[in-house]
Amino acid sequence: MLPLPYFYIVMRIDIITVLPEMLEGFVNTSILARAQKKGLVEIYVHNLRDYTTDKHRRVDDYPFGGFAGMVMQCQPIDACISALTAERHYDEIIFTSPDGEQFDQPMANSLSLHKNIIILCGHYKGIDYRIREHLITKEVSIGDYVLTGGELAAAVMSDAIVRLIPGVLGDEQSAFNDSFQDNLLAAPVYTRPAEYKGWRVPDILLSGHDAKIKEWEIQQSLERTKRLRPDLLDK
Ligand code: 6GU
Repeated sequence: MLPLPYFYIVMRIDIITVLPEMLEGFVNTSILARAQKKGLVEIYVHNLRDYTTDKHRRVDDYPFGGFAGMVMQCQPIDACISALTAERHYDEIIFTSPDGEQFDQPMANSLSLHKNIIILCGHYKGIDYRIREHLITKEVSIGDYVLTGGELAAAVMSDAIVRLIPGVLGDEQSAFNDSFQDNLLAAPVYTRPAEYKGWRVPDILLSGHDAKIKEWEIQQSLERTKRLRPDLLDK
């Protein structure tokens, strides 16, 4: 592990959800747990129900206009966001929604440069639109399919963002070599043994010839991108 510089910025991610148990396991496991233990990021999961003034802890109500489904109310969301923004400045207050801007690697890169972000997980049919108009600064979707709630989207975004923070991955280089950082898919990788059930590792990788191996890796990257994701080559 590289030594941390004397002065570095700790990123803070606050996630607001009606299903905190869905996110707590995730943010306290694996790469996100390690990043927090190293002091590089702080992730807080807030239960929206803790902020309602309703005596039955309800956070949703029927929509005006007689539409189907339930809508998350302004009051608990405003109370939670206001409690957070009273303590510190937030660079973005993100709402997860299928109609948001599509999350991708460039968005993960720019979000990873922020100091503080809030991710509000959408649920049910939606949230009172006034929250989106007055409090939300960015709406993000993780793809063209509909999820039951924004929790998985918040988990996906947090993972993609946190692994980009310097010091989080063991090898400083590895985030830069990812598929998509250069709009190329990664080359195949292999480990020992060199032959398993007659399946052989490409000879070039056993040759010890670094320049030729590098050339093979680039050629494999290009070939796989052309074949599997030709759209990436147009970017
Ligand atoms: Cl961010 N939320 C929901 N509910 N569904 C989605 C999504 C988000 N992104 C893709 N589908």
